[in-house]
Amino acid sequence: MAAEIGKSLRAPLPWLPSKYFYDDRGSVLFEEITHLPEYYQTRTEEALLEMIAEPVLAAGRPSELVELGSGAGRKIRILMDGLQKIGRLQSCVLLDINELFLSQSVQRLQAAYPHAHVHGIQADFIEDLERLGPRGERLLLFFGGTVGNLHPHEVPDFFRRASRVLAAGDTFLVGVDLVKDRARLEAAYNDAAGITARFNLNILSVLNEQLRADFDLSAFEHVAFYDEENAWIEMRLRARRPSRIRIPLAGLTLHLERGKEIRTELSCKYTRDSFAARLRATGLRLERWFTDPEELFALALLRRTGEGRWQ
Ligand code: SAH
Ligand code: AVI
Repeated sequence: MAAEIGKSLRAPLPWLPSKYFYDDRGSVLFEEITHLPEYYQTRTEEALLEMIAEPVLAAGRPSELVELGSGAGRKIRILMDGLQKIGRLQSCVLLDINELFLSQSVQRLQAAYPHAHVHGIQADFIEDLERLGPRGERLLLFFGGTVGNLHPHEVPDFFRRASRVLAAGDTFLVGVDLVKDRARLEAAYNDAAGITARFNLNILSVLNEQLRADFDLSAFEHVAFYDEENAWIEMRLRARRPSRIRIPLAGLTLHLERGKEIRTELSCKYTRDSFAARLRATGLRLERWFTDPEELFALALLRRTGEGRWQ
């Protein structure tokens, strides 16, 4: 972490990897975000998932569900219920970077589905996917639009790695937030209650705690805007006044002028075409594209192509 942060904060536009949002406090704040009136993503994806669970399960005929970035682990229940109904639910794996949310979600799911084998892997879904090991009859899940938090250039490589934990014919369901009007998008990241601002600022507390940094949170303000050219929401933290921040464990002292910004998150918005373009030469193909009636959010059903392990 120290080396990673040392490098990212030395860049011309200093930035922080968004996985560091999710300490226990940040994970609770994200849960609060999912209930905000402006944050349409979670309720839209859940309603869509209820509608398409049956065809998705029929397409892959899985006996194992694996969710990446599982958080509170609620959405997966819709598919567990569907699998249980047809007598095919054998195992369920949650993979997340936050240990507390992971262990609580595993416990809750194990209690609710006592006949399934439920287990958690605390890992990074970019670095550590191979820890899932091989298995057929697997349905991989990546909800929430979290794929949008990867830079578009990182996405093909992520899909290539994901395809390697699937057998030929296995399926992968990915939640994708869609390009839409600026006002709607910007409202979702600038909520009236200020929860997203707290979520954004919390990343500085994570650095204070884990790298013994001395960020004064009151010296920064939350910024979120839609960059139409790149089709992404960008979250930043802007210095309200000139600041000197010491980050001893990263061997760094940061001097920020008033108005200087640190990028903390990209949240990319896709169309069907721009998403499909990210799948080229990954070993995955887009089989179905489901959207809600307002076309706010999509669930993309991907299938692992070819025979044997994809190279
Ligand atoms: N899937 C849930 C949660 C989305 S929030 C939903 O749809 O509501 C993003 C989740 O991904 C959080 O639980 C966070 O802890 C996890 N996460 C973020 N970056 C990660 C990474 N690099 N590796 C593993 N988990 C990560
Ligand atoms: C987890 N991820 C998809 C959220 C998003 O919308 O990009 C994280 C988030 N950031 C601000 N609000 C929510």
